[in-house]
Amino acid sequence: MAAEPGSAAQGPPPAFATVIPQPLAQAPERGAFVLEPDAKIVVRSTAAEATRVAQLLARSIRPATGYRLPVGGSRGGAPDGSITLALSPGDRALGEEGYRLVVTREGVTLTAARAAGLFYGGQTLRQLLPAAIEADVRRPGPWRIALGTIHDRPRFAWRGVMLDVARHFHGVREVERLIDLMALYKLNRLHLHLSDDQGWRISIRSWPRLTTVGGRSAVGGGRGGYFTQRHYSRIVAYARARFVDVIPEIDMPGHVNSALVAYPKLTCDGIAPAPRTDMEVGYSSLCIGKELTYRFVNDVIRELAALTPGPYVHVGGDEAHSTRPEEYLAFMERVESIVRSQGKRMIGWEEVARTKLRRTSVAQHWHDPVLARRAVEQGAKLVMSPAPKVYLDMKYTPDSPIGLTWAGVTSVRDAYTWDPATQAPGVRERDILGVEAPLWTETAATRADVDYLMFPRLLGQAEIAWSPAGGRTWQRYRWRLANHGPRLRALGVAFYASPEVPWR
Ligand code: TNX
Repeated sequence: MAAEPGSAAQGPPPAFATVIPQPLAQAPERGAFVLEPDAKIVVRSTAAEATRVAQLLARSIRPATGYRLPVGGSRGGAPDGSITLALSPGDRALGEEGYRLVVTREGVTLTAARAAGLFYGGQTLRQLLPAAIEADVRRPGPWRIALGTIHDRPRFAWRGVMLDVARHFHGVREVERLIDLMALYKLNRLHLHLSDDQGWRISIRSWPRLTTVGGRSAVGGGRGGYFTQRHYSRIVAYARARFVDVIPEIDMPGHVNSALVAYPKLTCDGIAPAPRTDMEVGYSSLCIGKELTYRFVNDVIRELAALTPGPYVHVGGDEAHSTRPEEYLAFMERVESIVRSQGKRMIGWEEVARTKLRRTSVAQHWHDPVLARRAVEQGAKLVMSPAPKVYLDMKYTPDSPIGLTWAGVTSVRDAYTWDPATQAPGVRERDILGVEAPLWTETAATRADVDYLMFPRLLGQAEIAWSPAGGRTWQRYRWRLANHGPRLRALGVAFYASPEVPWR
């Protein structure tokens, strides 16, 4: 009988060199460890978090192997053939997120100072197993892992993705899937752009019409949608378990047409604007002189802060072309103190650097190096999102079926060949929290659209955020990326198979 397609036994295990993002240091050896059906996952720590990480690891490799992979303590030592996770809180060299991975014929040992490091070591381990490990049904082995040692820790603490759920709504299941994909590539900040002219996507209990009315529209006249606070909390918890912080953004004082449609009393003349489903920007504004505006902002930020365990709330601040400049300054300064009064730190698009910023606030660079510099001169930190390099909504080539081109066309190579520390004169590495890749969704209505624009460019951003700049070249990266084609396919990711990459 002919073998079923795809049922052939796995070839040699992936080389250490194919891991994305590239680890800090690696010493591969000849030979392989074989994961056997009776393998155990042993946790050498009493911390509940370490056991939780071990369970997530087991869950990620059970479906394809069909092995039981029981998770347990280390009484009596780890039997041969085990995967051991050890927490070693005193091990300073590993940092908050680093890990050491040692693979011998007898077993695999992951050591980290914190649970996050164990989690990232687990992601590396997944990538060292054949791509079929990502299948959600049982596949034939053998499940080999190349021998050697990896020592790894990130360059930047902020390794982000932004998803615009306002222009087109993308629901809980899609966001959770994105979190899974982010985690595999060691990304740890998910910025959700929750409101814009075309739709408001997070329920605010004190202003219910924001979603019941403002949530009903989308670019191109789609039907919109929104997260209830329960749904949103589910996303936050799912992310947190995978060491991802969710940063909520409500854009203001511009990009607010959907809010004004829902509550015309927020406009200066009290007249409701028409709902908007086109792609224009810069035409709407909150009414800066009205006291009600600040009650609204305070209510929204209070409810968002209560849903947010992380330190940051994003307040937008971009493209406020219909707000007078001096009013913009007064407004943003007041918003910053509202965010602070809710116990959070403000992050805003780079335009917020025009105002007097606190040192605890963060500006997100997207366009103007002068504003980036102005933020750091005030002692604030930066998240780097230079549009021509990291905007995932730019087309790959002029012929890409979806995407925009205002910042240029961004090939997979363009998206990879840049460095955060050389984007703006006067901005040094220590001013930078990290990198974030935004996906604006004017042209991304479906999950397949999101996949196409995000992948494979997101893997390059993950590497820029995690790996030292020194060891990176496009020539080597394109070869390493090619090895991720089968893995992304096994994960069901409809990526753009760019001809720049020698896909396997
Ligand atoms: C600019 S960059 C925007 C968004 C658009 C995006 C499209 C920035 C802070 N604002 O409103 O969706 O371009 O690429």
